Amino acid sequence: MDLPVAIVGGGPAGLVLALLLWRAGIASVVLESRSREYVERRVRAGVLEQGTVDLLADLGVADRLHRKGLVHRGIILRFGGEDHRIALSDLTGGRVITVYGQQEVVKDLIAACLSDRPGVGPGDPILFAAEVLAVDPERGRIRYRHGGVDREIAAEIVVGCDGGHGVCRPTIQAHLEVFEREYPFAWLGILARAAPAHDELIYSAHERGFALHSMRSQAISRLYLQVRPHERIEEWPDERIWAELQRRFARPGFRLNEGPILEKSITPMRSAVCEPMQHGRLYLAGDAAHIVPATGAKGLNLAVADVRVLAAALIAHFGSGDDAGLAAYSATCLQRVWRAEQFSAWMTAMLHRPDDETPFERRLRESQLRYVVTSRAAAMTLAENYVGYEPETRAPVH
Ligand code: RFL
Ligand code: PHB
Repeated sequence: MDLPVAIVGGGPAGLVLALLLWRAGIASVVLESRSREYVERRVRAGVLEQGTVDLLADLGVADRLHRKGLVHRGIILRFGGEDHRIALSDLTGGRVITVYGQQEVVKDLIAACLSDRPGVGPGDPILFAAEVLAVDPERGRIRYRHGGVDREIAAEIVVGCDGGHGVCRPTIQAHLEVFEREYPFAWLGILARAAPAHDELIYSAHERGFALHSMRSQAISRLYLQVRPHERIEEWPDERIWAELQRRFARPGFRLNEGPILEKSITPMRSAVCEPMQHGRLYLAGDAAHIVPATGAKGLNLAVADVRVLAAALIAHFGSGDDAGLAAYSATCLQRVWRAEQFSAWMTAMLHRPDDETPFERRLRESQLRYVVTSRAAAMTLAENYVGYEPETRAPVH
């Protein structure tokens, strides 16, 4: 074997895992198909749970996050022309979320990986522009293309952190059961040079469809619109996006600040979970193993939670030959994954308006929204899931 661990994919899952292993003296390499510039610019998630922030702080990569991240203690649900605040912190004994762009997390992780080279691995800790073409899950061999040349490495353990469109999951698909759901919605997301119109996130359930107001800084807004899954971004010139956003957030005394759109894209909403999250020497983590619709803001947090469990299991494996953690990896992660799937599906159903919604279904949805903002128990359910629920630490309450 060339290495103890090879990691396919340099997103949050792959980079956090590499750092956790290196800090424990375990050598690995990250093979990332894109360039460093590309992954550092890719705009995605923004909401970090406390557990994610704590892990990044433990890894020593949270200085900029603590300076630039925006700590939020509540979110707003807007419907029927009114705002209703879900007081996340008050409802969860003081827990908070931090709004900080995923690409900023990725930048911080790459800088840490490249600067404090732990010196336990041969060659570069991260290979950018190295596309993995095939993985042999039984022998741990990986074929990849780098600099126009096909190469091979072998590792005792291969970790597939290559996201929802990577090669690792399809390679072992025949050995897994995959649970999937497509939602009849997509999100059109924009990043705009415009001050956020409110200092908290606003989840707006409007009769024209869902819209979300988020931010990246005091000067940059991140906004989303529910659209149909097959709509093309070319159908959405900037003026149309702003007009639709203004309609869906309309409320007396409220207006979104508009500004140049820096990035826009459409992402279909879907759920997928594979069981187990492993076959042979190949372990899957993050989006490679599961996808959640973005309404619950859970994807990045799940990716980090997976690799935390996997790193502990690998440290026991390489340290003392104890394989109990590796054997339990999938079952441990899946508890949290399914909690996040249920929460994200519930938030999606409550906030989005399907084209074919019947009057009966509409009344149910309105009743659900009203219940969440008037019942402390229901608001608490939303809050404890939103800030991050850890089923693996919970026992039955009876
Ligand atoms: P990533 O980030 O997709 O990284 C996978 C990496 O693998 C590379 N790759 C390959 N490398 C080598 N060889 C191959 N053959 C390869 N194939 C792929 C890719 O280039 C990439 O760099 O997966 P990871 O690390 O599992 O991280 C998951 C998160 O990115 C994802 O779950 C979140 O972005 C989801 N998400 C959100 N999550 C949250 O926790 N909070 C949020 O607020 C939130 N909002 C969102 C989101 C995702 C969104 N989109 C665009 C899907 C909002 C949106 C709109
Ligand atoms: C974001 O800021 O990108 C964001 C916030 C909340 C979500 C999804 C995305 O539910």
